[in-house]
Order: sequence, then C-alpha cells, then structure tokens
Amino acid sequence: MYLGTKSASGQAVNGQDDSSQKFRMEVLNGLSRSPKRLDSKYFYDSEGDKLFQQIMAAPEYYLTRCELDIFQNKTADLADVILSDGSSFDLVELGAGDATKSVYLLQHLLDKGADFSYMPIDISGNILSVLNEKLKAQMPKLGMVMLEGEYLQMLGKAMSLSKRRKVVMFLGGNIGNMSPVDAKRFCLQVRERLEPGDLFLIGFDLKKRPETILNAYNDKAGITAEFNLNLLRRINKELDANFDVQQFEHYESYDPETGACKSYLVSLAAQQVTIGSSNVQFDKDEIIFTEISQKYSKADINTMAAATGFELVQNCTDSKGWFIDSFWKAV
Ligand code: AVJ
Repeated sequence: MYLGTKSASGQAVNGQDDSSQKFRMEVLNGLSRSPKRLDSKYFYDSEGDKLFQQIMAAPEYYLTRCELDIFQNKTADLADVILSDGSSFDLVELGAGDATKSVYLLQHLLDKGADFSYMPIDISGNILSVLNEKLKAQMPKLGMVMLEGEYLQMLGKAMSLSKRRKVVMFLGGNIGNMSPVDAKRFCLQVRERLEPGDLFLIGFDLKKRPETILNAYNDKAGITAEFNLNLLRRINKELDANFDVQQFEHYESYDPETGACKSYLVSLAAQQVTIGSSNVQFDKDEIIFTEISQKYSKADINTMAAATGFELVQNCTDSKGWFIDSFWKAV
C-alpha cells in the first residue's frame, strides 16, 4: 500500500513551486536574523546526499557505524523489548530512508514469527519506492504500508489506519538536529499521537570525549566542510544567488557542558551576496549558524523521556558505549 498527502499527479509541478518558494523565504529570513542562520534540513540536495554518504564512510564519523553495530549485534535485545508485550503491532519508522539499519531488525522479527507490519515514513516518495522494491525482493512476506509526507502528519495517518499497538523508531541521531527545546516539543507531539503502552525507539549520540565529537564533524579529508559549503552552492543553483564559496569557511564547535555541537560558515571577507532580487551583506568574520548535532548524557535522555510522557524501558548501546537506542513506553 502506498499513501501520501499529495496526489501523485498534482505533486510534481505545484509541489516543486511551493517548496522552492518556501526554501527562498526561509533562506532570506534566516540570513536577515542575527546571528545569520540556515536550516540544516536543506543540506540534502543530490550533491548533499552524496557528501553525506561520504561522511558516513569517513573514519572520524562514528555515529552510523555505532548504530549499525546495535542493529547488527544487539538485534535480539531490540526484538525482546518489542515482543515482550506479545500482541501484534505496527513498526513505524520516521525518516526510513533506505532502512539500512532497520532491515536487521525486520529480518529478526520475521524469523521469530512476529505478527507485524512495517510502516516507513519519509518525505521522499522516491526513496520510499526504492525501499518498497528492495524489501519486496528481500522479505516477500513482510506487510508494508509506505507513508509519504511529514513525520507527525503521517504518524497520525498510521494511527488511523490500524488499531494495533505502535512501535515508532526515530534513528540515526536525527533528533540531534533539533535544539533540546525543539526535541522536547517533538517528543511531546509524538506522544500526543500515541496510545499508552506504545513504544518509541530513539537514537541518541552520547556526550563523550570532546575531541572525538569534534573530529567527527571536522574530518581530515574535509568532507564535512564541503557538505556545509554545499548549502551555499545549492542556494546559488536553486535561488539564483552568487555566493563565492571560496570566501566562506567551515567552523565546528562543541560545548561539553551543554552537549551542543554546532556547525558554522564564516565569512572570510566583507562581502555582498545577491539572492534573486535581494542583497545580503556580510561583515568580515561574520558567521552563519547552519547545524546543531546535539549530544546527550544518559541522565539527559531520562529527563527527556519523563518530561514528554514516556517511561524509559531500556537503553541499547554499541560496543564502544558511544551511542544509545533508547526504548520509551508511552504512559
Ligand atoms: C544525520 C543529523 C545524524 O548531525 O551527525 C553529519 C548530519 N552533519 N555531519 C549529524 C551530519 C554533519 C548527522 N545526522
């Protein structure tokens, strides 16, 4: 089954215009604030997707390998929590992508004869149809409902589609791309849509040796720097702008007190940039804040669960103890 908010035909033309208008508005708004900012959700055009693939393969970027370690080697622990209730369920994944990690869990659940459907949610209908084909070939017995759209809206849809209990997964440390305040609001919004007893599995990157964290976003090959600068290239291409990318530099900071790891672009000169019919002025050394990758302690995770209507059931961690997939139960 394939469900989305937009009709397949109406989407192409209107969807493009709307999203490009929104992109322009958000860029101009962000660059008129102080400090200037751009939203990290815009990193992922086709170039950004490729650079992110390279980041995940970089020796310094440990997050993906840690969570893969959990899904490959702690699969039974994950499945035990999910199956302890005994009843059938729907496994909903927010931002499923190509489900590289989840497939290990899906296969294990099938092998155990669990009665469940997989409901991946993604903004990209394209990636969902690729996933649909891949899983149909790999796991022909798996029941699937692909949900194309915004996470919260599609979670509501998943709730209305079936009365079975829900297990919602939000992996990849993507919660880190929200400030702690926004992350809390998001968890509350997820909770509002769930029923008591439903499970929420969230991937958190842990606070650790500051050097290790900083290096993950400052790889020696400069891939993360290119990833960050690619946002300016994307704006040039899609919004008729003239950023001189050479005149900006990637800067990463990590504050071990708050766990905030932040990416910036620094203007190397006083300069003016044109974006469509607008002009934006940069002072020398002025910064654009582009991304937060928030790190959490175990205590932070406990607090977040309790503050958003959940009870922490179990933490699953990788062999290094650097990353946690945390199971929460809606109370
Ligand atoms: C995809 C949000 C988990 O913040 O670590 C990687 C994105 N940015 N390197 C992260 C990212 C720079 C990544 N997440």
